[in-house]
This record gives sequence, C-alpha cells and structure tokens, in this order.
Amino acid sequence: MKLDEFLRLNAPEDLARISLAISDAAVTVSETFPFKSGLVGDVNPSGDSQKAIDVYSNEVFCDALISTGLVREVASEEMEDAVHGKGDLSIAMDPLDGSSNVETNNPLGSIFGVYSDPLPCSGRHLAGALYITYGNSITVTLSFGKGVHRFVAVKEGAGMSFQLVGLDLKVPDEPKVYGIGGTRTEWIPPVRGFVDSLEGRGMRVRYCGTFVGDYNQVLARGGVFAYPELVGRPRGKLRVLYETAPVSYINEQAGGYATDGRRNILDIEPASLADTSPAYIGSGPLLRELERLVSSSTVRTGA
Ligand code: AFP
Repeated sequence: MKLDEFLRLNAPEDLARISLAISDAAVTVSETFPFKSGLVGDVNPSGDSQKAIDVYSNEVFCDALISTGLVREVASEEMEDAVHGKGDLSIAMDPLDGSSNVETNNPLGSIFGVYSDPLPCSGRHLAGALYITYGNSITVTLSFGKGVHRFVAVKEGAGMSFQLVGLDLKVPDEPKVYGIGGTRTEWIPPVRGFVDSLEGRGMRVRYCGTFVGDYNQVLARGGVFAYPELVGRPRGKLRVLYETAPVSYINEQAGGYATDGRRNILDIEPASLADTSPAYIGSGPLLRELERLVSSSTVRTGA
C-alpha cells in the first residue's frame, strides 16, 4: 500500500497532509546530498548556489510545512526562533540529524514532532511524530497514536512514491544491541556500570552517530540507544522538542520505554525550544532497569 492511501484510511486529514509534505521534501533534500556534501562539485542540479546542507534542508522542510497552511509554527534545531504560519499545529524538527556523517556517506536522518499546542510544550501534546532515515534507501517511520508504521521510497515514473514495508512495528523486549553517545569517561558511573554489563548479556554495540539511524537498530533488534547524562553535562546533548520527545513517542507506540533517567521523556516540560535532556530509549524491561539504576544512584562523578 502507498503512503497516501494508507494515510487517507488511517490518519486525520491534517496529519496526513503534513506527512506527505514531509515525505516529498525528504526526497528533494536527499537528491542534493551528493552536490552539497562536496562529493561532486558545489552546484546542485537546479544550479542553486552552495549552501550548507543543514541550512538547505531546513529551508526545504520549512517551506513545505508552511505551505500546507496547517502549521501555526515551525521550530527547528537550525533556527533560533520559530517561523510562523496560519494553521493550528506546531512542528518541531531536526531537519538533518547526524550532519557530521555527510562527509563520510554514513546514515543521515530528519526528525519531526507534530504538536497540538504552541511550543515549547511536553511530548504529551504530540499528535504524531515521524522520522526519515537516509540509508541505502529512504524510509519514513511514523505514528499518529495508533502504532508505528514504515514506508520506503521507490521509483515511480519520474518521481518516487512511498510503499508500506512495516505495519505496527514493535521494539522487541529481548535486547540485542546498544549504542551510547558521548565518551565512556564522561558517562556518569551508573551508566558506565550498566553499559559494562551489556556484552555479558549477549548484546552488541551498534553506533553510527545519527540518532535515528541508531534508534532504528534498537527498534528492529531490541536494546537501548542513549545519549546519557555526562559528568559536567547533566542535561546531555539531545534536544527534547526536536529529537528525544518525537522518537520517545514513536518508541512508546512501538511498546518500548524512554526515560531521562528519572521520568518518562514525554513528561518533560521544556522551558525553551532548545532545552536538552539525557535520553535513554528502547526496550521496555531494559529501560526500566536502567531508570531504576540511574535514579537511585547519588554518584555523579567517576572520581
Ligand atoms: P551532528 O548532527 O552534529 O552530527 O550530531 C548528531 C547528534 O546530534 C545525534 O544524531 C547523535 O546521536 C549524536 O549527536 C552523536 O553525538 P556524539 O558524536 O557526541 O556521540
């Protein structure tokens, strides 16, 4: 089944239109990767002058979203202030997740939270969330509160269409993989101790440096992705509105659990657009165990 047909049958009309706008824009963005990554010259197929790839993708998604007429505001990791439109929904996005992977041709992503309330607000106000992965194919993974579904871009005539490849995806309870951002010496002691135990349980490390690329492995195989609390950086690195709340929403819809070490990430009330928090996301039983360890530990330095 194609994405537009699936959305027509399964999503409210406004969320369906927003999802289609995002998917089409993702194809546009991906077509310029070779030109904007320095692999071939510095001019893209339409002859535009060179712009940083993250600035360019921000513009493409922003324009696509505002032009739906359904969006009150678009906030982005690439902009200090939100851009305003005339609709009722708020979008928080990371238009190019993992941009330091551009040069090495490793996976990239884009993340979108669709909020019903003005920003900033907690993930409890998410009406839906989507993320794109640009890997060997382009995939859209989305949820509007009724499970998690995945589509892959395939050539159709002169363009691309998105075909359903995963219905009601579930993150396995049995954990197989882990990926932890930051450096081991910076991880707070309870995280270090927990990670040290994982290979003894038969888990393997998987880390590509793009949040949604790494989360995708957890969704498929079970396990944990974390960008943890660090010694001297108690609020971690990843942004709540743009990154961790939308992926936590999808993870919860897939039967998993996401925590900042003390509470469900969806309960965090960010005070600003750019607020960050530690994030631990993945299989339910493993993540509850990790939350118990982190929340009960008073040790915050390795000294
Ligand atoms: P970039 O967009 O600068 O490449 O950062 C990617 C990211 O925000 C997230 O996608 C990764 O999970 C995380 O940073 C990786 O950070 P470390 O390089 O510190 O592990």
